[in-house]
Amino acid sequence: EGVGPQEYTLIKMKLKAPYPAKLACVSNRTVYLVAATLRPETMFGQTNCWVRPDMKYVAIETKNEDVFVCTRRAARNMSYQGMTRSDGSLNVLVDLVGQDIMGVGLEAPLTAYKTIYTLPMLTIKEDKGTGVVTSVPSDAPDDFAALRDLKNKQPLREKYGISDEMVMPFEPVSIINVPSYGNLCAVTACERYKVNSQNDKDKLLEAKEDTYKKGFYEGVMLVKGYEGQKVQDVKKVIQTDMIEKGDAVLYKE
Ligand code: A2H
Repeated sequence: EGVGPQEYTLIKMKLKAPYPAKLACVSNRTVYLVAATLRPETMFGQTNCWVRPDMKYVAIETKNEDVFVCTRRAARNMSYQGMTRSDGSLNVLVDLVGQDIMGVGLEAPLTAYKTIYTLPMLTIKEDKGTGVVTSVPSDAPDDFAALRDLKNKQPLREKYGISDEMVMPFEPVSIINVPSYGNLCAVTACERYKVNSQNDKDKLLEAKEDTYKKGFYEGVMLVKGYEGQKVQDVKKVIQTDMIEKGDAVLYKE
């Protein structure tokens, strides 16, 4: 990776009641799954949240007594960055694995979908971000490929206890236009690079690099309130807006 630390926007995705069994002990608290993203301006297109079924997560107490779910590694970074209790200590409330929080309902900022669900993504890395990834299939090839896998493969849904209602109604949303790619950049990229599934590592890498650059340098917003504005010009504005509303926080690693 590059020099210096990477800055991410952590999107706070609020857990809806009823909480899953493993989180019953914090049922009186506000719980957020926190997802690290480089593209805060795409949050209008969130359709679900990704967690890795076999990966370890923790629920920790934040400064203001809310609960964040992320990897232990991310929790430690957060504590160094002053996001946990004032003495910098880490208060782990529960240890979890991804499957414990699979198929739970979330309320996420900016998306038009009232409730979105946690779904399995098998390629999430342990050593990046929070281990929780928000899904924007319109603009992220990884997200489109993984969501399409779940839609096409009933056994995959069944294996992780995902019902059809958590997957089928959720379609990529047109939020950014990229000339030569259209209004669903990631969908076009997956076609052009012939990505067949989330396991097409090399093709996905190419699709991702291409759309990431094009989205940033050539992307124009389609979303109401930002129509016609360049992604470059609104990225920071949208990020700051979410932070001020308490829907996001900055995080470095
Ligand atoms: B991005 P970088 Cl719309 N494992 O957010 C795998 N992927 C992870 C991750 C992990 N542990 N943590 C974060 N990510 C994803 C939005 C998005 C992203 C769009 C387009 C491109 C894109 C919606 N998903 O990323 O290695 C997150 O997905 C393309 C690079 O630090 C995060 O931003 O560059 C991005 O990868 C961070 O990856």
